[in-house]
Amino acid sequence: MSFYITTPIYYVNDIPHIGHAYTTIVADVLTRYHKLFGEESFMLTGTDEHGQKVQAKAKEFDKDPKAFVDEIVLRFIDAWKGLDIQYDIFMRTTFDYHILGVQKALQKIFDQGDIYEKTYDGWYCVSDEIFYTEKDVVEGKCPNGHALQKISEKNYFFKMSKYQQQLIEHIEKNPDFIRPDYRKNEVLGFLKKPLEDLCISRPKSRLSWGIELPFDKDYVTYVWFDALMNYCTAVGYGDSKREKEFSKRWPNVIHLIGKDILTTHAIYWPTILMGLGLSLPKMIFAHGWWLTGENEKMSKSQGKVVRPLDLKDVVGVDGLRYFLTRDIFLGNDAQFSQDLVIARVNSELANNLGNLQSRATNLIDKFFGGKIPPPTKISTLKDPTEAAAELLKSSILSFSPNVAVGHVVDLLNHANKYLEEKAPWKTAKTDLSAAGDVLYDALEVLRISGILLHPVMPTKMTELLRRIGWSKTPNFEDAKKWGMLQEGTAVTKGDPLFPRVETKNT
Ligand code: ME8
Ligand code: MG
Repeated sequence: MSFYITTPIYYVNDIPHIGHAYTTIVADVLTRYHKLFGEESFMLTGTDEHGQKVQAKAKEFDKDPKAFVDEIVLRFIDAWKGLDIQYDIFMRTTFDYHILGVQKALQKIFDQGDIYEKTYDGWYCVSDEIFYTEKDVVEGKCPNGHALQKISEKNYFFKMSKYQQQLIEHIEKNPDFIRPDYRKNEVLGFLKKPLEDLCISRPKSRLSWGIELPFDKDYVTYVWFDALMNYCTAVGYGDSKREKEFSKRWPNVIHLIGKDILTTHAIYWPTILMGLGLSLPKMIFAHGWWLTGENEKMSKSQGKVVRPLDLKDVVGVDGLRYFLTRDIFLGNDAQFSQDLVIARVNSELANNLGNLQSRATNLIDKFFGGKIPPPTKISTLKDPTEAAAELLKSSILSFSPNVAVGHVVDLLNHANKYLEEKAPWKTAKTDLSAAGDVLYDALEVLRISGILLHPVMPTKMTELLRRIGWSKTPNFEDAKKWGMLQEGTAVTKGDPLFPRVETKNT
């Protein structure tokens, strides 16, 4: 099996914010987990660079669109580097090979008679880059509360309606196609009404920043047709030299998106793929939103962005990655605030995990000269620790990273209590070998936890494992097996792995 996950490609009308960081971190964490389990894994992210929104922003800065996007893209690349994201491809819709692939797709659909011309009379929301009809308009705004532009122009339409029944059947037959379940029901509900055909062009006289239609030089492609195609062109669609790569990757694709772009992914995209004669994605997983204090979605257009790189300075890259993985159930909305981030990092990383490491390594330093003591009997922690590894794996496979991490947190809590009860700092004075057993157990829990949390906190867990004398590349097989640390191996105390973050509220 191979694992191929995508994030949305983000608009480059502004710099990356915590919402973008969230999807990208979750995709990275899932990819790293699948690698840990020994699967061949592949992650795609990138930027959506054409369209009216980006063109308008470039104009605001008095820049040529290409020069403008070239600058903003660097901000995304830098942000992902700073957050330890290991993507395989960073896709840009201005890449030549993407443009060729999109044109090839358009020509194919055109040639088979699925594209026709008519006058479009309706509304356009630049913020969503979506066409809306009269019935969608709420008090002069789009359903998401953005300003609308009235449009009356000749355009090209894709016969989306033709594929409606086929899409309904696919969704019903494949319960994992749209997840979570309630999103699937939302889409099926939407599909109860007849689908309208999809406008897939804009006249160049209105919008020039886009991919030219291969069959009419006076038009560019609608930005969503362009953007969605990136998932295919990135892995070789349209390039005869990359056919093998495409047929290997494409059937496994999983789209991780925010719930804001469910319609484009669960309706527009599958019908386009049907038109192209390509298989549908294995899964579309729509996650929820991080909300600010007033229960509002954080977004660039509202100007309320919390920059991921700012919080990174407070809790560290891995602290932020941990919070975003742990504090939200994938699919639901959750509150985001600096205080919540700090509270989570303090309670589970500084106190729980960090505390176990510093106690264990300090005591080994003090009573065993910094060398791992020999275990003399099978620990009662063996079974719950090995079980945690399996529980974590099944939670990851069911797209519940917060639950997965929770299993490790439970294990660490248990181990801290065990240490408290056994009090090796006392027993060491009367029964050194019993104290050694307890400390060996603590290190084993740390070794397995360090491997299991490595995909979430790669830098910190590498350091944790190093300190307890485990230098092997993290691998799931080693996390399933208790007792692999060798007696006599040196351990390092080090500074606190996760220093407690002090705030005015703590
Ligand atoms: O929609 N909470 O790009 P975009 C969680 N270019 N996730 C959030 C979020 C929040 N508050 N805000 C944004 C586009 N996101 C198109 C996509 S794909 C072919 C084209 C994340 O820059 C979430 O993943 O508006 C959401 O779907 C995405 O950013 C939207 O990014
Ligand atoms: Mg958006």
